This record gives sequence, C-alpha cells and structure tokens, in this order.
Amino acid sequence: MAMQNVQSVPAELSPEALESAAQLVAEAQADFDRVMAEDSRVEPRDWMPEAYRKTLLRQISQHAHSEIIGMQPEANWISRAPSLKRKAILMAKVQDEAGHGLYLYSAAETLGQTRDKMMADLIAGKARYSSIFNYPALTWADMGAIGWLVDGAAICNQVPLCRASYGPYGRAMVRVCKEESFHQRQGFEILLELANGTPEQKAMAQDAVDRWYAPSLMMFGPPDDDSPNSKQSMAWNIKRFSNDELRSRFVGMMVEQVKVLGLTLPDDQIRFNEDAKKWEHSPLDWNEFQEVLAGRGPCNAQRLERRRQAHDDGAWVREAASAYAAKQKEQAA
Ligand code: FAQ
Repeated sequence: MAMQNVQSVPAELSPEALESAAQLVAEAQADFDRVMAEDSRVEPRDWMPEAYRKTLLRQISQHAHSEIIGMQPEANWISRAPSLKRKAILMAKVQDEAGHGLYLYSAAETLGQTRDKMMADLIAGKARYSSIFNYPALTWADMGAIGWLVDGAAICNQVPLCRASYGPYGRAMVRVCKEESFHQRQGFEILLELANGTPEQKAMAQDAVDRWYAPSLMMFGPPDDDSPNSKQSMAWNIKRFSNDELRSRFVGMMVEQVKVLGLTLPDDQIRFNEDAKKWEHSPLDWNEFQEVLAGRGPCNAQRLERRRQAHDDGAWVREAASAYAAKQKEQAA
C-alpha cells in the first residue's frame, strides 16, 4: 500500500521514474489525509509528511526530557521524607517518571531519531523540557503540591493525548496517565494530611500550593494567540484541545479539590463564565514563563548540570552494555 512503501525518493531517476515516484507520494499523501479525516492512526512504518514527523519528534522528545528532568525536584526529597513509608512511595513515584521518559524516548526513536542524539541535545541545552521543573522544591509540602498540581496538570494535558494520531505516542500515554493518576492522589494525600495537621504544617501546605499554582498553569503552554504549533497539531489530531482550553479545565478541577483540602488557590478571580462555559482566572506572568524558557528560571542551570553529571556517572553502564552486546554478537557469529 502506498502509505507503507514510499519513504523517500532517490535523487538520480529518469523522468518516467520520477513521475511514478511523484504519483506514489501523492497517493501516500492521500492515504495520510484519509487517516486524518477518519481520525485513525499512523504507525511507524506508514508514510507521513516530513512536517508531521518533525512535529511529533519535537513534542515527544520534549515530553521525554520533561519526565527525566522532572525526577529531580522530588528525588531531592527522597532522603528527607518524614517516614519509611513516605520514602518508599516517593522513590516509586520518581522511578515511574523515569519509566515514562523511557517509553517516550522509545516512541520518539520510531520516528528516526536515536536516543543518544536526543540525550546529547538535552545535555547541550539545545532541547526543551517543561518549564515547571525549573522551580525549586523547598519543603516536604512541595512533594504534595507537585503530585497534586504538577501531576494533575500533566494528566489533564495528557489524557487527550491518549487519542493522538501517532500510535506509539497514544499507546505510551495510556500507561503514563494511569500512573500519573496514582501520583496525583499521593500528592493530594500528602497535602490533606498536612492541612489537617498542626497550624505550622497547614501553613507549609498552603505555602507550597501558593508557589506551585501559577507555574503549573503555565505547563499548558503559552496563551492560544501565542501558540504557533497548536493549530497544525490539532489539525493532525495530535493535540485535541488548545492550551487555554485545557488550562481552563484544570482550574475548574482544582478549584473544587482545594475545598476538600481546606486550603485556597492563590487567585481570587477564578470564576465560571456561564456564557463561554469555561473557567476564568487571573492573568499569568508570561514574562516569567519566557524567562524560564530562555534558560533563566530559578533552577535551569542546576537541573541541566545535574543531568550532565548523571549522564557522566552512567558512562560505565553504557560501556558495559556495549561490550556485552559485542560479545553476544561475536558468539553468535
Ligand atoms: N515548558 O506552540 P506551543 C510531567 C514551548 S510531563 C517549556 O503551544 P505545543 C510529568 C513549546 O515547546 C510535562 N516549553 O507548543 C511529571 C514551543 O517551543 P518549540 C511535560 C514550553 O507543542 C510530573 C513553544 O513553547 N508534558 O509533568 C511549554 O503545541 C511530575 C510554543 O508553544 C508534555 O510535554 C512549557 N510548559 O504545546 C514528571 C506534554 N509550553 O518546540 C515528573 C506533551 C510550551 O516550538 C514529575 N506536550 N512550550 O521551540 C504538549 O502537550 C505540548 O507540547 C505543550 C506545548 C502543551 C507543552
């Protein structure tokens, strides 16, 4: 079938061969358009427009990097968790995030990029990862706020991605979302316990919510008018909702859940607009967002440096794995 056979056209071809190659590409494009119109799935060996492949690679690799860098704020608290039980839970959660990174790197690799190259770009500071992970985790209550708000925003953003048109991405998201749901509940439970503890513990929980709230809303990306990629990604059934739509939905969820916690969100302008049928909130500081994206957030340098160090520390594992693979190959020959 055209969609599976046409990947590229060799440079030196006769005019007839060129014409028939052009015909094949046109058929493959028509197949791709039909898949989009039917809201069906594209698989790795199917033909796809180069711009579609690049967009997916951009989003999936950024997503993978976010999971891996996102381990750091919580990993910093594993050794300071207040009990053995909390330590075990937090360790499992951080390991889950590593797993999410690995599924996502695997999905990105099906688009023709090596994991080594993606990692090299991250370490060189050339790749993006989510803005949220450039903020510091200052107290134990931040473990609650990260789980509740950051994983909460991640779920809100990622549930629609389970229906992304690219098969490996959508399937990875199904498992990721199931695990993120546990993460959110563990964060909520940490906050609930603190909110019902001593006045100092309650104040610590409120302070953490106050600091993580606005950055978690920025996870959804710039406002729709400043989001250059949304329109095309939605036309390709990668994104299903715009950045502002998902942000508004998230605010509506949090405004109810915070009542159960007995805490407040640091925004007294939240209201449901009956006409527009959406939740509204105070404007966010998009200059701060741009500063973080430009590498000037509170922890950007520290996060990248830690990742570089971890990569260097892991060199012996990669060398051992390569030596083992070479030995296996030699024995099989
Ligand atoms: N941070 O045109 P748009 C997690 C960039 S995972 C940094 O709107 P798009 C789990 C964007 O890349 C969190 N950069 O872009 C966890 C683009 O730059 P480019 C990660 C951002 O792609 C929890 C430019 O701005 N989740 O938290 C951000 O259509 C706890 C223009 O923006 C995902 O990656 C940002 N917040 O929409 C782990 C979900 N927002 O590439 C550990 C998948 C935008 O043109 C602990 N990704 N940019 O140079 C997506 O849904 C989308 O890519 C968006 C951005 C919504 C993030």
